[in-house]
Amino acid sequence: MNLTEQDIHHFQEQGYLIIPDFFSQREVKAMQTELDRLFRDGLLRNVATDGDGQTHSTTQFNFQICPIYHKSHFFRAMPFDPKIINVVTQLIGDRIIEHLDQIFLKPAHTGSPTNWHQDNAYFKITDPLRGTAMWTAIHDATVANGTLRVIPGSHREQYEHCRDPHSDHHIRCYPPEERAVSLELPAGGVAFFCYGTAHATGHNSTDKPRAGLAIHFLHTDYAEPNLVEENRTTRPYLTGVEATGGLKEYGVKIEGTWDQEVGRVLAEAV
Ligand SMILES: O=C(O)CCC(=O)C(=O)O
Repeated sequence: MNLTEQDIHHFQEQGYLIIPDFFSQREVKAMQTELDRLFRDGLLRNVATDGDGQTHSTTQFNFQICPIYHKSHFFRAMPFDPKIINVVTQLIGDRIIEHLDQIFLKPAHTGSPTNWHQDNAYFKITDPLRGTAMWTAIHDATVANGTLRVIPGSHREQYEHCRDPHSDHHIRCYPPEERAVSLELPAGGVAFFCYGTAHATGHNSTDKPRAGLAIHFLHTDYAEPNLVEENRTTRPYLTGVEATGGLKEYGVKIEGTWDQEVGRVLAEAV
């Protein structure tokens, strides 16, 4: 997929870019199936708290799994998908690593927000345009079910962050919300937003669950050793001279297995 000059300009100027029809229906079905398995296996945990940043809520639920790669061969294969690498390298440059992977699942009626933050408040890279999240709508993402919101142009601003009292580990900021735009996406649609873009998701007040998968990609020139977050042992090189298709990091070749993983997950579900 070749991005247009306008697409790249939009990412650089506004800090984000949406591609509504990025994944096929087959891929979406496999993502939903694998997420159901991870949830059934108890691998997502509720990070929502009662306003003290500690006491887990029994009425509000923001289920998170992070990282995913060591719990799912399917999601481990996804960042090696050539169509993802192709777009990411057009956005942030041609030598990239996978930096982070996580899913947030908001159950029907009780799904709670992930509050405003800039990823660069965690990662602190010197040029916030050289890292990007790819946020994938695993289900249709609408204003009613709390889809992703971003503040266009906020990657040029730095907001003060403090501990989010409604999460057991997140930080949050209070950006100018009047500038926010809601990114509604069909399942399989994606939003790329750079490390500086302030973003948030909202309550799910509908009668169906909604999940978003966020994979973060970073240009290797900006990958300091201390950017490996706790409980993550590896950040696979996806392109560049160090890239081995996952062999060095995982002991097996992952590159080229995405389509096969989609087929496997769908076949095991029937
Ligand atoms: O999906 C969500 O609720 C939030 C995603 C997010 O904030 C992130 O990936 O940084």
